[in-house]
Amino acid sequence: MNKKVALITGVTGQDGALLSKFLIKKNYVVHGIKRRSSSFNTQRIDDIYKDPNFFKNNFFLHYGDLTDGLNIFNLINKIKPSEIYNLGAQSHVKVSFETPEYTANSDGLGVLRLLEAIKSCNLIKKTKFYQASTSEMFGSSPPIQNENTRFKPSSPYGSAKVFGYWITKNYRESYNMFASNGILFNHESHLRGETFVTKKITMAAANILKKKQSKLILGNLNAVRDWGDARDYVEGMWKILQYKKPEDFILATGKGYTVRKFVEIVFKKIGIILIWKGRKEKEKGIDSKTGKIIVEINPKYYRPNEVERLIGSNKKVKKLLNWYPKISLNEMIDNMLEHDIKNIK
Ligand code: NAP
Ligand code: F7E
Repeated sequence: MNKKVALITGVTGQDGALLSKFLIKKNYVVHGIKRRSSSFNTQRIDDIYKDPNFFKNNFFLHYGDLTDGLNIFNLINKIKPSEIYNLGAQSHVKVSFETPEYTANSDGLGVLRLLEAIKSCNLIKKTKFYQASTSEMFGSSPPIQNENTRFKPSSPYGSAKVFGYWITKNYRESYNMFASNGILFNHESHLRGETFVTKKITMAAANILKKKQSKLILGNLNAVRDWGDARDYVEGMWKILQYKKPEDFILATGKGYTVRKFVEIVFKKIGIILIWKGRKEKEKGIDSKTGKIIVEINPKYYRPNEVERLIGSNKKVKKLLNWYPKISLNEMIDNMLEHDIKNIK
């Protein structure tokens, strides 16, 4: 039987690594696009080659970049994948304010380059396309956000992703392409990048527990996010492409927590009960037992424009794809903390 062939952009990222493993278990051949970098950037996927249960000549890496149209065309023409998962992106919201043009190029135009390559290579009937859209597209639209909520992006990242969303829909409607958007709310795991807030908090807690760090410095504690576990979300991506027709789906847990609450939960797990004193930049999170300052604020972590509250409705995806989050916030944090504690050198 012919195996399905998937092409993943952003294979070296959190979702790319988890999706690769998920698809290999489902008997796919997986091709991933990685960027050239001056030092190794494949740590998240190196174990695929080492584990014989995963790697049976079914995982291939290619150099590439979403800003390079010719490279994208040549890879798609050569691989002729049955499914493309476009996960590659400059994915950090704060960084997008500092690199807006690059973010628009990779996260916005990059999507167009992939769709146009599918069309030019005559693969419209063969290749299904998944676009990694995001809750950041909703920006200042208040929760609960669903598939019909108006996009009001508040960053160059969110704006570039809105272009990616619409161009995916345009190609679906204009050329009858199987092209779907997954509008994913925040999802985390032990593989999360170290500058995202959840990973920054679990790593700091692990370091403080092992006396390698004394304080955690954060930005806005009042933002509300709907955090799910990335292992659930990569299964959702796959389910979106297995649906009988191309459509757009939100993946979310439906529950929102402030950054402050997330900090409290994590520190409680290492035996520190935090009490908060002061206001705004002067606010401190203090260990209720020892009186030591554990959390401080530095405005350098504020964004020029903040997305205050994101909480998603998963009604549509539950009903049509029977997808729902199986891993709780508690289990997700336990998994991240356990990993970070184990990895302290
Ligand atoms: P991530 O860990 O930051 O991974 C991003 C991946 O994209 C990395 O492999 C990165 O390569 C690659 N990349 C960056 N710029 C590229 C370019 N110009 N050309 C090709 N590849 C490029 O992100 P993630 O959390 O796995 O997220 C996956 C996708 O879902 C992203 O598109 C993100 O915007 C979107 N998303 C994420 C979330 C979330 O909560 N995680 C929610 C909604 C949507 P390097 O390893 O070389 O940097
Ligand atoms: O910030 C606040 C910050 O950077 C979450 C990306 O995967 O999810 C992610 O974007 C919140 C924000 O994620 C710090 O202001 C406070 O309100 O972890 P984050 P994000 O911006 O929500 C969406 C869905 C994506 O699509 C993106 O690709 O936490 N916050 N203090 C902080 N954030 C960071 N990074 N660092 C702090 O010190």
